[in-house]
Amino acid sequence: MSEYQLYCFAQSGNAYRAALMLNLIGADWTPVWIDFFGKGVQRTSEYRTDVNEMGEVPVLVHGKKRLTQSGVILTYLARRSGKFKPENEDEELEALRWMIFDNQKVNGFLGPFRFLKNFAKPPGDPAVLAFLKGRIDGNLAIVNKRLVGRQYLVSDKPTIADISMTAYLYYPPEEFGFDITKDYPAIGAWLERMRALPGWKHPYELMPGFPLGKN
Ligand SMILES: N[C@@H](CCC(=O)N[C@@H](CS)C(=O)NCC(=O)O)C(=O)O
Repeated sequence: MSEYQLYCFAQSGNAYRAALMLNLIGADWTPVWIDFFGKGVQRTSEYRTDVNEMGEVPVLVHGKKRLTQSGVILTYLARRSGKFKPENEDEELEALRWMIFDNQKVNGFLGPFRFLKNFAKPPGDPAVLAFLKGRIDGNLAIVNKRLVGRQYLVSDKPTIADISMTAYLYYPPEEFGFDITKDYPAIGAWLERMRALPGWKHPYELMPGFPLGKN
């Protein structure tokens, strides 16, 4: 059995953060596929009792430890491996600041937007999509501005804040109806720097369940 197990599925940018970190640090890990769209396993009372009371993916299992919330998982893995770890208290707080902003306002809006556009039955109400798109544009512009003239979000090296921010940003533009790398060039250039890190893989390669219906 591998050292780490990660509950995840290919379409989850939230889970991608943890999967990417595991790969980038060269961890011995196995994905555990969650049938999110079919059976909705994460909504069952068994899942909430045995796996994650919050009813979410990702979940990282490491021996007797079971961790949820990608920010917590990234922090744990950075502390254990010493990789992508902010270097001092100021960097730690700065990384946390960007991870919270990301979870709430960047990928926190991109995830539901993409879900409503591609996977929801019936598809999302256009007014809801328009509201989310407005918030997404405003918040991606903030991230883009942060990255102008900088290599990474927190320092001159990539940290867990950068890994967190990648969540939904590598999924195909067709799934959003706009191209983030073209609309936000500093984000596009930063995504290319992240893509060049040894161990980088696309979410559809790294986690099981793509294309839908193949598991
Ligand atoms: N802030 C959480 C977000 C996790 C999250 O929302 N995951 C989605 C899958 S992408 C989920 O499990 N949603 C539960 C549901 O919609 O039933 C994290 O970063 O881990």
